[in-house]
Amino acid sequence: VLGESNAELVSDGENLTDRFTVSVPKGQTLTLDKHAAVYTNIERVEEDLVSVARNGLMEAVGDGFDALVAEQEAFWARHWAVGDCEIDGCPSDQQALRFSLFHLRQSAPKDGRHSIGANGLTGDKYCGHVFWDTEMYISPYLLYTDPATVRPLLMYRYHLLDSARQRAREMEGVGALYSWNSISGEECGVVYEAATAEYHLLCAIATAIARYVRQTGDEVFLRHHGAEIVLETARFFADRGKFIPARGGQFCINAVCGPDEYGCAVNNNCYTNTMVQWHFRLACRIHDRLRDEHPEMFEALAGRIGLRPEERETWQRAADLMYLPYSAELGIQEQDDSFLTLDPVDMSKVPLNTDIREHHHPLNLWRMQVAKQADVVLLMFVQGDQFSVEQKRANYDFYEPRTCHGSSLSACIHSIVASEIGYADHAYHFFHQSARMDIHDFKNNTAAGVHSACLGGTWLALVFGFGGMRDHETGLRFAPTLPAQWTGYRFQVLYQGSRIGVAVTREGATYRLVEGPAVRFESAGAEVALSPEKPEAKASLARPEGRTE
Ligand code: IFM
Repeated sequence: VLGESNAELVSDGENLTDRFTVSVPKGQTLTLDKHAAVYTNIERVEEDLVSVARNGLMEAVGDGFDALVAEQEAFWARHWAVGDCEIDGCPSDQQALRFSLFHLRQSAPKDGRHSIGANGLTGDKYCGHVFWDTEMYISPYLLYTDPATVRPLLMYRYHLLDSARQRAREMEGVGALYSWNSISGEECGVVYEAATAEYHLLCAIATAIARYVRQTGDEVFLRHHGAEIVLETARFFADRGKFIPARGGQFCINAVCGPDEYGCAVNNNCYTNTMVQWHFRLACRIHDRLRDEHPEMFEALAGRIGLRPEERETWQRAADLMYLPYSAELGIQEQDDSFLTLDPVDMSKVPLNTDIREHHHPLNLWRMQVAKQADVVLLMFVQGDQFSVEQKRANYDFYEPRTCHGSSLSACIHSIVASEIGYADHAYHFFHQSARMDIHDFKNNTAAGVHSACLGGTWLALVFGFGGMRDHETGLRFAPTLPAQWTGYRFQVLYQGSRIGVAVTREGATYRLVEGPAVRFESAGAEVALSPEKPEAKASLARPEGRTE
């Protein structure tokens, strides 16, 4: 109906607007079908972009609106068949959860040249930049529902490996240092020194690689791409940290920024050091396997990156001698070398759920004993097999009251750890906050984009929190609990090729093998075995020992 003659393209310098003038006879309906094609010079040669986009557009116009809708419907039907989660007894939690899962899936690119920005596809608060959010908070949902969607995210990091090497050199380091917030590799952090110092991003990437390979068995990815990322980033850490005589020769990493971004350049952030210890051990394992099982590939890689045999020995020694700050007096992990010496703060005067960097000069903030987001508490989750429930509880009891949850990444992790240590009221409170973050515009900034990490964290809080799932190297476990506010919930996870349906009610948990080979795991301490012949099993709910309020 609308030819070019009656369309006008108007620009105000920032926005392009198509203005159509058309007369519609009274009582008739005008339908406007808008087709758009998006290509970037990341995956196409710049000179070809206009013609490629025009061709893509004409193809879409040729297919027609109905065919495009049908394609979308089929895509989403496939996705919901594996990725849906259901909550009984609270429609608004169900709505918020599905809202999260929709955004997570629609943000996942498929070409290995892009990743998921901190605001997904919805806004420009973080200018499209990619953070650790992708590997730590978002990719688990994709991995445990539709693992093929994770490989492109890892390939994105592989394609940036040269920029990461260059960034390490710019920082007078060796190996590879990925930029904390970036699209195409260069560091774009506004608080540039803190952003650069969030070295733990490298461990998040290694975690995502290890998890992906364990889940999918995609050893080809590991050999051709993953190994190089893990070894190059281990080299960065081996050079950045030092065996410090004043600490009895232990391996220390000074001037870092941990997950708690209020501590901008602290020494020995416990989360970072523990993750780097794990990272070194992973690098040694990958190094040895490649050397022993694929010697030609190993030689080629070592030759290409100039890896010397003594580097592997340094990783091993640094892991064994890693300095992990601990307060015997308080029986807790020390967040870093200085956190416990900072000025205690009256938290009733600190606005919760707000980034208080906006209220305090950095020199005042750095003196305050207040954390922005889960830091030691995150460690209790990510490296949870290294800590007892008592240690987790002691750390939670100390750090949660000193955390202002200024980041949207905080609530979900507190919900997960609270579930594990039996703090059911906290677990639901933080789940609720995480789930409603955007749908209720809890932080008053959703107009600038959804909080993608928080959306992923909401799924984590359901599955790893209430469901109590853990997938450490020792095997799969569940410890299901049911919040008082619900009557039941259901989700599916794909575990090494077996798709397991989990349904929890007040009466207990039911596990079902939806597809794939027989699988064994633990549920609240009892062994569960599912097979195609005996696909269903029942188990009791976990009764974590916590406080009653
Ligand atoms: O990556 C996060 C960070 O942990 C807290 N501030 C916001 C970033 C982007 O979501």
